[in-house]
Amino acid sequence: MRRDPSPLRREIELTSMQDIHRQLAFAILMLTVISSQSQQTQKPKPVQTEQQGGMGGISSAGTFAPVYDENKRPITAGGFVDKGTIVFEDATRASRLSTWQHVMGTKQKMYILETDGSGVGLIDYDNDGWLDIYLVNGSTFDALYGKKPAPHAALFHNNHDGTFTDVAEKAGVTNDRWGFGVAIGDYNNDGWPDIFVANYGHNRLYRNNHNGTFTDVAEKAGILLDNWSDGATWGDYDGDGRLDLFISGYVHYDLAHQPASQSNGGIASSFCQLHGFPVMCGPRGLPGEADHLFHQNAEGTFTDVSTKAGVSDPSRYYGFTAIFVDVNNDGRPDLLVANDSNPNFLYLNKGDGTFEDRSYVSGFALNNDGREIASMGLGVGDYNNDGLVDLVVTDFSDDYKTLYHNDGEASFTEIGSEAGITQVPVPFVGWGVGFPDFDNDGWKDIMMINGHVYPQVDDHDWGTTFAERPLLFRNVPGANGNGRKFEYIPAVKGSGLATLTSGRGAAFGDLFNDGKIDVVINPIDGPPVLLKNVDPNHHHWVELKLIGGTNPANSKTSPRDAIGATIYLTANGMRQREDVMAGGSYISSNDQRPHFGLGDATDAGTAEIHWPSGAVESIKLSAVDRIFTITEGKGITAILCEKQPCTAAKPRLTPPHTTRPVRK
Ligand SMILES: [Ca+2]
Ligand SMILES: [Ca+2]
Ligand SMILES: [Ca+2]
Ligand SMILES: [Ca+2]
Repeated sequence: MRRDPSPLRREIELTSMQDIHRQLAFAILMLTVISSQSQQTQKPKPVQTEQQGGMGGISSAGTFAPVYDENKRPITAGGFVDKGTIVFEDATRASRLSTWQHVMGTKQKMYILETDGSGVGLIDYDNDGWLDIYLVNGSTFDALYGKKPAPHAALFHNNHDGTFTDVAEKAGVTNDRWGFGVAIGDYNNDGWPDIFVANYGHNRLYRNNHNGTFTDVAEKAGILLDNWSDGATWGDYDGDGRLDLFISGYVHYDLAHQPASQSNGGIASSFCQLHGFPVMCGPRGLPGEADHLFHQNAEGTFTDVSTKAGVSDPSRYYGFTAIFVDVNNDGRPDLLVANDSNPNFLYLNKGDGTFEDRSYVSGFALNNDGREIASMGLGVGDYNNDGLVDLVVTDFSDDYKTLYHNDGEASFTEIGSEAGITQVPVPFVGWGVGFPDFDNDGWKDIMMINGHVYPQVDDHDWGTTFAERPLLFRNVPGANGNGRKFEYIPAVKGSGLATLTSGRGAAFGDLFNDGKIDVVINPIDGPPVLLKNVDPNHHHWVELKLIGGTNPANSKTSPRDAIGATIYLTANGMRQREDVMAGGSYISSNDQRPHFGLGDATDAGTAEIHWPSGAVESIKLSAVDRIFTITEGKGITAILCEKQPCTAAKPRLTPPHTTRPVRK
């Protein structure tokens, strides 16, 4: 299913954004026409294209024939099977996460400000070895105008027994602003993770006080901003050992003149309707908000370097999810931004404090049809174990979800159809997304969290619903053993995959330290959903918690939480890649501990760690089913549940180990 990158792509001169867009769209369209004649694709076709249908404010492919199950339910809220392996169970009530609720404006969703939902950050804020959960909240217009108290964000402490307790108030992290994205990172390198929250209005930077409380230092740090910040990611782009912060801007929103479909707010009405019916306006037709890159200075303040670095988004695209990750394996974090109904950004880190805009030439800007999509979520993972990170992007209903295969040298080919992820998701609006290896076989799977933006879809026979179920795809060998593809896993009635919710933010991580990747969803206007991984496989696994240090060869220091590290684990006859990242999914922040499924192997293999400092260490892992703490230059310094597998008993931290790393 892998195709050679287009030679056409490489020849195109960098003239202007518009020219590149047109030329690339044409080139990719031609290639698609040629390739679709020669290979079988699973891509359904719209009955009416976007241009014919006047699809309004959000990019899609057009109008597709509705798909119903045998009970005449739209497939987004149906299609359940009676029998099958239960992969996830809905543990929301058992975990007590249902004691909190997300709120964003009104249920009617008259305005775009009310529709996009908020993120989830997985953070072990108290350093007890167990992941806690930060859930960003939205707000209400009454709260914005000071008429009513603001809804609070939640910080759910992990009680180690399957339950969680909301400690946000005591911790001082309730936010009380109209919140969107979250990114977890230990920005001040003190060994305690901190929380950045992107808001409509001023942002928050919650510095961890090491005693269960946080202090908001956003103003002092100089990263408040004042309009619509959305996604965020931490990464040390200039290699000085201090994490820098990128914040995507969405719409430049004027609260005094809100764009509603009734009045049109000065916007052409086609941007305020779906299938001819009025819905909230936008984002098309609304002014966009710029993106910001903040460089961290030595004294814990930040300087806006967006323009100098070349990532300021002068076109004002509608930015959602952003993430720093090294896409071309040169050891420097590159920057990816998923833009809603605009081309996506791929910025290559040049190593001199600036980035090169390779959005179009890389193939990441558009989909396989050469069209910009309503990118919402962005998952990063090496699904075919070739050592290069691939990208999965979720988008609007009546559209194809996309998989960008990394061909090397920062060139991507969009192969969603060939890989098998376009057919089922068409009627779904996709948000949170990732590559969790849910069955621990060493091959990363794909999960998408879904929910519509328009409540009005429930009043019409359009084959989609406001509350939707998640979608899970298993990574399996391709046809005739060529490459990898994804196989849709049907939702068993009553299981976690059959949970209906209007999902938005989602984070993937091992909440119970049992080696199985769970999912926390932050739906709009509802309680969170915890999908606990109960897949009955007995595959083995390892997880790593990395602590950065100093590289004696060049005296460079890695960020303390090792964001930017790349790890290759050789085990079970495979070589897998994981990266330590902050951001992604949909404006969320996943478990930052690299996780590796080992299948039936009982030898945990060797981890080759590429630290942000440039040091490369190979470390033999002593046992499977363990969580190893590895400190740069010191090897394994702790093992969670050393004496017996983590699944068998309550873990405890052991004193530092003596295994020595091998430096290259
Ligand atoms: Ca904890
Ligand atoms: Ca900190
Ligand atoms: Ca830096
Ligand atoms: Ca798998």
